[in-house]
Order: sequence, then structure tokens, then C-alpha cells
Amino acid sequence: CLMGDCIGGACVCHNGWAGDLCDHCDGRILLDTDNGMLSDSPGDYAAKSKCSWLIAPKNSTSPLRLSFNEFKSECGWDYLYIHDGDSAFSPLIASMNGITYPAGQNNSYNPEIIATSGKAFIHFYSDVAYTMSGFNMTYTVDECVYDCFNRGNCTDKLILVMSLGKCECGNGWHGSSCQAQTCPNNCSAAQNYGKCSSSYPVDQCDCETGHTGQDCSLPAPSTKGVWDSFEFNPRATTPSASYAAVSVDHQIWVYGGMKFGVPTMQDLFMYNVSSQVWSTVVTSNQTYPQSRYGHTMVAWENSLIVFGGKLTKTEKAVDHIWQFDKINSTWMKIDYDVTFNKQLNNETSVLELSGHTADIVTLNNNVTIMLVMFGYHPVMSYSQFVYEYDIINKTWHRPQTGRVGKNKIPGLFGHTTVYDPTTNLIYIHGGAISVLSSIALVSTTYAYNPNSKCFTILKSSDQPRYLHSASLINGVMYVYGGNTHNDTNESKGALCYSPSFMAYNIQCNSWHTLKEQSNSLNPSRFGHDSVVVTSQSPTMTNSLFIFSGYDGMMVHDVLTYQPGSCEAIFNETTCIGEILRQNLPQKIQAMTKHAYLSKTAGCRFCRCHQDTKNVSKNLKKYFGFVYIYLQFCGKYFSGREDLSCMWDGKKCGLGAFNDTDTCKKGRSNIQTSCSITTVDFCKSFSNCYQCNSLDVCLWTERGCEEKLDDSVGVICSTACSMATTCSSCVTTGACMWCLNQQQCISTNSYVVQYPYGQCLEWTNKGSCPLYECSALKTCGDCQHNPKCGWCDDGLHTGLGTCMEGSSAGPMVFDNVTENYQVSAGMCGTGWYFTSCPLCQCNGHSKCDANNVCINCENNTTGDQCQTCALGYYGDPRNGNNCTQCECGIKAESCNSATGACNCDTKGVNGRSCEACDTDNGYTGNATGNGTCFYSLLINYQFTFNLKSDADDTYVTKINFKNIPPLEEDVQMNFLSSQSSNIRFAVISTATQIAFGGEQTILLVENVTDYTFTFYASKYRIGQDGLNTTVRIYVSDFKTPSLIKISLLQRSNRLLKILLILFSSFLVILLIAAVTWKMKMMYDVHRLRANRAVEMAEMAARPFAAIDLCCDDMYRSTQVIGTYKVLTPEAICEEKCSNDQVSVVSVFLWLPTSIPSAPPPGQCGLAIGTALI
Ligand SMILES: [Ca+2]
Repeated sequence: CLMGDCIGGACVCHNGWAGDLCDHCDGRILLDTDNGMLSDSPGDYAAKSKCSWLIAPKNSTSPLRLSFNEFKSECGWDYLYIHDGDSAFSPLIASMNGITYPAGQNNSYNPEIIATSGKAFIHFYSDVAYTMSGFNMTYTVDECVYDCFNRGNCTDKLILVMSLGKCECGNGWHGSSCQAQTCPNNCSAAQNYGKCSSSYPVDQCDCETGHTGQDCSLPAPSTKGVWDSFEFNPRATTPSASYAAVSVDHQIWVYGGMKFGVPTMQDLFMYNVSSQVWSTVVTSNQTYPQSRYGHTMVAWENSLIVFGGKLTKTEKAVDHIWQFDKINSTWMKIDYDVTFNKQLNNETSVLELSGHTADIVTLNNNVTIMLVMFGYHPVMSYSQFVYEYDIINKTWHRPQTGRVGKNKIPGLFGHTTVYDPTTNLIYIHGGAISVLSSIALVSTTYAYNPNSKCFTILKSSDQPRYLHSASLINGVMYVYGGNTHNDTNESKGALCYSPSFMAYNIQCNSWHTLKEQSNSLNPSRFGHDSVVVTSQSPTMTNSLFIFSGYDGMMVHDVLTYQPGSCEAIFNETTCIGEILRQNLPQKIQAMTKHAYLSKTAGCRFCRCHQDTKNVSKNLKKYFGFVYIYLQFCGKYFSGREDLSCMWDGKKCGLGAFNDTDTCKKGRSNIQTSCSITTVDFCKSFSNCYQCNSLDVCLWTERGCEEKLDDSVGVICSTACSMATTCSSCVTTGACMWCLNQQQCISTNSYVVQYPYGQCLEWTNKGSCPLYECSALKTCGDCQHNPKCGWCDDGLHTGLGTCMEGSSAGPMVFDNVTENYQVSAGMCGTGWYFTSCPLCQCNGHSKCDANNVCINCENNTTGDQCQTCALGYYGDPRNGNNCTQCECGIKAESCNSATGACNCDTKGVNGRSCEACDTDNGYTGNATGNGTCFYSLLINYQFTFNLKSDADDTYVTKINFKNIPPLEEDVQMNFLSSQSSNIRFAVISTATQIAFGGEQTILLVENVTDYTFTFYASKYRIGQDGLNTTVRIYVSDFKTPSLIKISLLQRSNRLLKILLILFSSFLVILLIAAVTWKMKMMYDVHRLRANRAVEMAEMAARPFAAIDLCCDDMYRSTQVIGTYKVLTPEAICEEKCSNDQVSVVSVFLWLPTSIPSAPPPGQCGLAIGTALI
């Protein structure tokens, strides 16, 4: 008993713990010492954990420092919420989930956080599926985060700013926990590269021309990218995620986003890059948009246009456009027009999107549009639409789009887009898609041509992610961070928060992994955005600016990245990035006399793709082209991989795509126009609502098709979000109900709907537990809900009311401040927040000195008088009444919860014991005073095993009957393990009419072994025309009981019959043996036939024509559907009607040797199917 006492061989757990060994948390615990530790359990946490802790040190009001030694929970599903204060209504400061690594391991990062109020309310919730090792954390008062890294003093000076520590950093260090070095290396002043200059808020290096980097040690321009990070002033803005940011003229505008802590009214912030100052933008009128996240913002002329997103208050997606006038500092909600049917129904418009993207594009016809792509819609699921918003005319269009190739373009959530004016294409990367009932992440890159409305699939990054950021600098798309955790079973350890940094070179359609930034405490995050800051110096390239994001907390810093520049490269080879022969392994060098050393001025990356003609034939023959490309291009490439440079004969410069013909030729051959047909357009939709929202398409049994005059449509099945109650939501397995948000959502959207832990608890599959505080009836149930506390009525019987509250008392919502306020008067002295009253009798008893309920009154029973006593039913918890059972004489008691009678006669059932259990051979008429009988057979012994744990608990009676066939005496033998009373009776009927009624012959009491004879002559047994029934009533026994009973009727005639029977039996046995053999043969035949049918069926799969593309074969990747993944996935999937199982087909690549030739006559590929 880890956290309990062993009493009488069973563990009795301490408050806040549960389990057979009291080894996992449950309920609520108060920690009131100045320091301590808390953990979910020593091993993995339990499924369906609901645990909370209130840290409220008795002797201190100083800020609390919370440090995690370990944290591992299921990313996106199991959360640890930390509130800065004494209740779940206090400001949230973290919603930890996913994995952090203990110090010393890779990506080491032990999160620490300060609760400035001096108290912390912590709640842990795990759902029904998948558990991990959980967490273990410590807390101390009056200390600083990371103990200032021993670079400064942790002082007692209280700074009343949220999350600001109290480190007074020593010389040379700054930051809230002294994590950043001030003027590192003295700005390389010794080499005259720079000097440390006074600056607000901290001194910074002022580098001389020709030098850059944090300590001015890098040459400027530099071939290497340079990272920097700094904390922003939290007084001016709040860290957030899923906000929107744009950069205009050295000003970065940040609007909205999911924020923890106290809500802010005005959500627009501006960062001045030149002065490095953040400021809140205060609007000059009282109209401004409600707080939202998952929206988009674009800059157009002197305004910012915000579209869509989910309102933080209601978690509802909106279709609003708000425009901010930068000159007058005013917000305006735009009334727009649409050229399509906008309303899906009365409540929902098709434009209610979140997690979409928006870009400003000027089309060939000179119309400037905001191009909105994909996103999640509550009814229409992952949107596959592209919308065009004509900014001048305030009108939305929804163009038909097409694609190059056959692969459908799926609807995406949390993807990124960048618009490249040079190629006039939008580049789309990553995102979450729907796969059956769960989500999958993709690593696909698409190009979208806004003029031809065509999608083209480009090279995959092979690293699926969503909620990452992407920005374009000099033809290179930089992708940072994101959530890389797929569905738990698919994720294979992928991180919830990725630190990775990748570059996509548009010119060459190639991906490169870049060095992760290492300047900040934790480079990993998702939900951030990146913008491009235009360089103020002609020798420097534009730089990347990344603000905040989410890593379980809202990240408190800004990252900047200055890419390397081509100008810093001084020789041709490095500039254009050839593979250097001397870098190749010796063995291969010998075979590569001509390989890759030909000189053509051109564009670097494309050479790997294009210059294969110069590769030695021997080498090609030996290794194959694919091998050369994969192995050498990245590995032995000289120079920089994330730059697109060219050599003009004298110097290296930016390799703009259309500068020279050579470059053009070098460009990968990407087709970006296609024919767009309505048939294809309709077919691309995989959602009924999306399909039917288009006038030209119709959802049929075959999917989305072009609407023709004779088309027969199918009505869309109800979307989860249309259900407004839990019970209507959880009827199918496809939906789940979020208890605190009161929302029904599809299982394939949970993590995209609540990416920051907004759902405190969910349920599905027909169960709808009570959740509101007021509905919870015991103190224990009450405290499982983090928002509730228990108000005892002061009578010490356990009676009370569950209310919303904090440790200080009940809380009520104040409509004026729109906040919860403590209203201590509502409860008085009986407030229990972290413990329960010791006497728990549900109002039906007082307690003795040991807090045991003395005598449960009001017809209740149980340790806490929590159930109705025998003969009563109902839910007596918290003072409710029990109702008397209505069973008459047929039962002494009823089910204490439902009131169904516990019938005392075996074979009698029904709520009021009015029916016979005919399924088990009991017949009769149980209505009124009637009863049921078991029909015995003559000359057989029957055994009845009446158990005390099954349905027989309350059985005290059993009745038997028989109509003896012969005119002979009937001998009854009775043997029982329990003493019983037996009544013998006969009843004669002639043509169904009772003949004198039942006649009792004898009553014997308290017997276990008894023999009785019904005399044929006396009781007219077996006489023709008279159906005389013998009846045996066994009563007053207790279960468990074993009863053996037989009726014997002996006669010569009987013997004859038996002999005939026996000889017949032998014949029957022979026939049976022959029949059995025939049956066996038939079974084998049928099995073979079935198998043949099955094999024919199997061979007919897959059901759809598919294109197989074997790219990058040596990395065993497969192009599946429209995205590429590293793990094998189904090429086709046929759902069974119940949505629970499906038949999947997979491609199998049979093992081959290098060179990649399968055995003669074999194609090397096979198709397999499986039922999953
Ligand atoms: Ca879980």
C-alpha cells in the first residue's frame, strides 16, 4: 500500500490516492509546506485519472517555483493544467502535455514556471486510452526559475509582473533567469569587430561593418545563418499561439491568438524592429473584434485584414472579416458579398474556418485578392476549398480548382503557405488531414497557381508536421518547429513540439535540414508564426522573425534568423555547389573520372538532378542513378544547401530563377497548369457537405459527382458538431463530447479543435457522466471536477452541495466583470476544497467518534448510507429518499437502484415478477398470485445449482411439475444441500378446465433428503382423459443450494419401452456415425469452396485503380494518396458499414538485392489485404 494503510489485508488509501496498491493519484491533495514534490504515480499513470493538487504554503505568500524533473504524457490528449492561484478559475499558466527530456539527454529541457500568486492549483487529466510515465515535479517558495542559472541573485524583491522572475543577474548576464549573455565575448572588441553599447532593455553588441553574429565574430555577409533570441517585454504583450502576424515596413503586427492568464481586451500588438519596442495598439473607437485564435491576417495597403478563426470565449469558428485601419487606428467589421451559396444551414456558413491560411495575390487581371486556403470547418470537416476574397469589391469567390496528376488534394489544417512573386505560385507545406476516424500529419509540399487554379505536388519534406511556420527569403522557404506527433499509435516517438528547422529551395524543388537554433532555453514549439523582416542594410539578406508559440506553456521569447548570403562566397565551386570529386570515397573516385566536375555556370541545387549525363557509366551501372543522387548530392555537396546562389564569372550572387537561361534550364520541370473540369472538381471532394455546398456537384452513393439532371443524391449524415447535447452526441463512435466546452466534435478533429488543452474531459460511446458541479452528489465526486468544491451543511451527516469554487470559498460568475468572484457567504464555515468532511453518511446518519455512520436511517444502507436498504430503491445520496419496492408477496426486495423486484421464486421474472423465464424452461402464469413451474421428466434426475452470486441471490422457492404418462405410482426423490420445506399437490384438468382445483397432499418442513410417492390409484394418475399433474413446491431454502430431484414411474410396460428404446438407440448410433462421416466430408468440401470464393474476392482487391510511384526507393518511401510518408500505409481502405473495421490493401515490396533487380519473371511488388 504505497500511499495507504494495509487494513485487514486490503489497502485503504490516503486522501488523493487510489488503486489496489494506492499507487496512483485520484482526487485532491493539499500541499501546505514551503517545498515539496508531487507526482501522478511511481509507474505509468492510470487511464481516466482525475487528480488535483493545491499548493498553498502556510507560512509564505512568496512566488512558487515549479520544476519538472520528468514529464511524459500523451501529446494532445493527456494534460497537466497549472493555474497561478488557488483554483481552476485562476489564470492558467501551463497545459503541459507531450514529452520533455530530463537534463543530460538530447533536447534537454526541464520546464520551470513561477506561480507569482504564491499558490498553484494543478489538475491532471488522462483519457481512456494510452498512458505514459507521467510527471514528477518539485516546488519551492521564494526561489527563481532555474535558480538564475547561478549567474545572479534570487532576491526577495517582488516584481508584480506575471511570470517575471526575481533574478538580479550578475555582470554579463541578463534575462528573467539570467539565461542570456550580455555582449558575449565582449563583442570581439579585441579584434575590433564590435563593441558593447548601452541599449534598452539590455546592452547589445554593436558590430562593425563586415561583422555579425551575437558576438560580432562572424563575417558579414556570412555564409552561415545566424540565430538570435531575446525575451520580449511581457508588460507590452502576452505570449500566445495560433495568432497571426504580418511584417510591414519594419513593423511587425501581431493579432490575437490563444493566450493563458488574464484575458486582454485589445489583442493587437506592434513591434518596431528599429527601436525594438513592443506596444499595445489601442484603438481609437470602442469597436474591436472579440479575442480569437486560428485566424489569419494579411496586410493590404494601410490596413490589416483579419479573417476567420475560433473565438476564445466560445470555441466557435466565425466567418468574420475585420479590417484595421493603421492610419486611424480603427477596427471595422466588413460586410461582404458572396458569389456562391454561403449558408450551409440557418446557423452555419461555409466560411467558418480556422487553421486556414491567407495570402495577398494580384492576379493576371490586376485584381488583388486575399486567397484563403483549406482549414477546419465544424460541419464540413477539413475544407478542400480555395476562396478568393476581392478586397476592393468586398466579394468572395470560390473558384473550381484542378490538379496536375491524379492525386486528390486533401483538406488541410495547420498547414503553411508562402506566396512567391517570382514564380507566381503559392507554396503549401504540411498540415493535418483526416484519415478515417483519426488525424494524420503530412509532409507534402504543393504549389498552387492562383491564375490557372492548379495544384501541383512537389517534393515532400518527409517530416510530417502541422502548426509550424514558413516564410520565404530569396527563393528559400524556411520551415520552423510545429507539432510532429501523429496519432499516438503512428507517432513513433515523434515530438509534440519540434525544434527542427528546414529549408525548401523553390528553384530546385529540394529540402534541406538546417542546424537547430540553440540560443534559447527551448527551441521547440508549435502554434507560432514567422514573418520576414526586410533588411535595412544592402549587404544583408532579409531575416526571419519568430514570436512566441506553445510548448506546454506559452513561450516567452522571440527568435530571429539571418540566413547566410551568397555574397560571402568567393569561389565558383562553392558558389554553385558542385560535388567535389576529392570528397568522394576512394573506391568511387576511381570510377568517376568525369563525374560531376564539368563546369557550367548555373544554379546549384539543380545540378544534382540534371547533370547525371556526366556521371561515369560504370558508376551508373554499378549503383544506379537513384543511389548516386541520394548518397552524394547531400553528403558531399560543397558549400551551403539553403542558399540559391549563382556565379556570374566574377562573384557569387543570389541565383534568381529567371536571371539566365542556364538557370531556367536548371529549374526542375514543374507543370503548374492543368485542365479544370467540373467532373474532376466534384470528384476531388471526400465530404458530403462540401460536395453539396457546390451547385454543380452532388453527393451520391459513389461519392461526389457532377450534378446531372437525373442524379440521385444522398442526404449527408449528421455532422457531430450539430449535436447540442451529450446524449445525442455519443450515439455513434465517430463523435465525442467535450464535457466542459459542451461541444460535440468528430473524433478526427479532437487535437485540431483543442490544440492547447481547452477540453478538460471528454466522453464517447454512449456514456454521459454528470459534470456540472451542481449535479455531483458526494464530496468525492465533486472534487474530481477541478472547478468544484463541497459545501457541507454543518449537520455532520455528510449532507452538502457541490459548488464552483476555490480554496477560499464558492465562486459565482459576475456579469459586470465577466469573471468568477469568491462569494464566501454562500457557504459559511462548511467549505471543503481539498478534503472532505470525515463523516459521510449522505444525510441519513450521524457518525460515531471514528466517523463511522452509526445507523443508516431513511431506509438506507452502506458504509456511507449511500444505497437503499432491502425493500427500497432509489439514489439516496446527498439526502435523497428511497422508495419502497412494489413487489407484493412475490419478492421481499428490489434492485436498490432501479426498483426491479428480486423475485423469490426461481423462474419468475419481470419488474414486478409477473412473467415466467420461458427461455430456461419455466412455464406457468405468474400474474396475480400465480407462479411458474419447471417441467420435470419421468425417470430423469435433475440437478439445480442455485448460486448466491448470480440471479439466484434472492431465490427461496422453486416449483416443479409433471404429468405422469402411465397409470402407475410416481416416486419422488429429493436431495438438497439446504434444508427446505416441500409441499406436494396434484391438480387434475379435463380439457383445460381445472377439475376440483389444486389438492395439497402433504407439507414437510426442514428436510434435506426426502422420498414421497404419489399413488396412482389415489390421485387418478395417468388415467385416460384426465391430465393429472403432480406439483412439488420447494420453499424456504437459502442460496447457494444444490437440489437434486427425480420422478420415477416403474412398470413392465416401461421396461419394454426401455428395451425397444435401447435397440433403436443402437441403430440410431450406427446411422449417426455414418451421418457424421458424411457431414465431415461435406464440411471439408464447404471449407474449400469458401476459401475459393474468399481467394477470388481477395484477388479482386484493391477496389480502385491506383497509380504506383516508386520514388526514392532506397529510403523505402511510398507515395500514397496525395502525401508521402515514411511508414507503409494502406493504398486503399474499404470501411465496413459499422465504421469499426475496414479492409485495407497494402503494397509490399519484396526483398531485393542491390542492384535492384527482382528475380526473373517477378515484378517485386505484391498486394496484400488485411482486416483492421
Ligand atoms: Ca491518454
